[in-house]
Amino acid sequence: MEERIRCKPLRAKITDPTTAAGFIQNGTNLFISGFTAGYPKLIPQELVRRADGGERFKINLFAGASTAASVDGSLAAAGLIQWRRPYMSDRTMRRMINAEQILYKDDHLSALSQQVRAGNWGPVDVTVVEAVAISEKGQLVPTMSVGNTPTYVKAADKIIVEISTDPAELEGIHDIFIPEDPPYRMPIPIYRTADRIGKPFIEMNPDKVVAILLSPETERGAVFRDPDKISRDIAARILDFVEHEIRKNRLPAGLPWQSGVGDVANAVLSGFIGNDFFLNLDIYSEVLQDSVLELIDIGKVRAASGSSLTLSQKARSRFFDELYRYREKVILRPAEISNAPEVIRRLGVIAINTAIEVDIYAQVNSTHVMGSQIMNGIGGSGDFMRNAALSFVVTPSTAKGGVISAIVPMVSHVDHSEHSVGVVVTEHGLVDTRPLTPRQTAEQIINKCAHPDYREQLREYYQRAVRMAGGHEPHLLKEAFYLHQRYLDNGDMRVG
Ligand code: 0RQ
Repeated sequence: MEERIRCKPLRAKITDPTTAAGFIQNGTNLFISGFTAGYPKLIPQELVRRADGGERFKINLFAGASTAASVDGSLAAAGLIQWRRPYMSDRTMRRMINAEQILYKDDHLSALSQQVRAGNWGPVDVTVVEAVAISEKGQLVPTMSVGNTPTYVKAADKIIVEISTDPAELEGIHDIFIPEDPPYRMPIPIYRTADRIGKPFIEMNPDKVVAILLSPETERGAVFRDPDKISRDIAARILDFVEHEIRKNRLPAGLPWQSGVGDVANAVLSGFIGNDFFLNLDIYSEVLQDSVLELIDIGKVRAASGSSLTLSQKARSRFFDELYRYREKVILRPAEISNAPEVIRRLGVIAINTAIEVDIYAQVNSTHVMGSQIMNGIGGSGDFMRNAALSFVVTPSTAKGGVISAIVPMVSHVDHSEHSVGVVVTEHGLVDTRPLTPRQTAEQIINKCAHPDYREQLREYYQRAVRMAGGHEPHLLKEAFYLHQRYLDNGDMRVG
């Protein structure tokens, strides 16, 4: 404990979860660490215990991004959440958001910390942070994510720290830098993925600490499926395309990669493993997953930068056992730096993000099923897609066992416009939209990316739209959603 809490006066703040959670009451704005990993464990459990005991209260919950079923799911199910921001991906919470039982709005993750510092999200009543250590001067060493924690700690009225049993050797992996806010913002001085520009800890005013908990809880670890054939096909097309562009001198070699969450993302990174063309990879992303460790193991990674390391149980053990080795390559940054549009554009990131549906003109819906039901949120996808040197949007060509086409005449909700999209990829094909007019894009997306079962219907729609509406991007407004409508007529649109 002495090594973990090196600031002696703070040792007097060690207490139990019931006392600590007493600072959280009805209406509290609760800001927590956590960005798929590194979320607090004891305080959420204690809040649920209070709700189970009959206490009626609601909190407004702000995290870095998604957390886990033990936080978002349990707090939602206990009826404790009034507001939740930003990105979440929990099934129970999603159902309650879609039923308007929880208020929710997602935001570009790069933009949040600045808004919190500006006071746009209301007072930061209580911040709960998971940390591996507190330094002599009261600075915090976070666990497996950074997210918005530096700003939540800076802006907090009261701070509760959960000291985790994760190895203290995580100290040194983080690079914490809070930029000045406009009009005093200077360039963020990252010129290469590996550049470190900040401190290895989060500055904290020890006077604001009201409680410290010693947490025995460990993280469960993420569950990843092995990439299926569709994901592997999409990944292979992307690697083949980028290699081709580099060989033709249309793209410089060595640009860093960002790969969104999920199967395709993992498949792309796994695709590098047996590939002889791509060596010395830089990864400038948001969430780093198991595949990054595998690439480090085979000596393919120059640097991997993200806001969190979300690992399966097996990969976590390996990572902790050989932290000294992985720490050389991995940098964990605040989300406003990992996702900074300025840095993504300067480095020339190659971005790969997943869509729910893409339309024939390459507009992208990545958040709302059938235009109405939220799935997760936009997360960092907009930060990367809009600012990448080359932006891939990927999706299997159909969803729900083939009964709905993911290539549609018009998306039912727009997250990313055609102007943020470079290349559209499904398991059937790839279209580089950059040199194409909207009409050429439509023809190619229908012919190459759509599932063969839907090509004829899409073609008919497009050709009728050309004849009847004409114009630069022909659409028939009454018919644009006929594929969606047919699915709704036959199915159940609820998600979760
Ligand atoms: O629903 O689980 O109920 O079956 O959507 O779809 O195929 O499991 O794919 O897990 O990769 O998620 C876009 C949601 C894809 C995700 C999205 C249904 C489908 C299933 C999930 P079920 P899959 P994934 C930041 C990266 C936005 C944020 C982001 C996401 C469920 O990738 O949230 O990019 N992205 N962050 O059945 C009806 C369709 C559908 C559909 C899928 N057309 N119609 N349902 N589904 N397509 C950057 C980083 O660096 C991390």
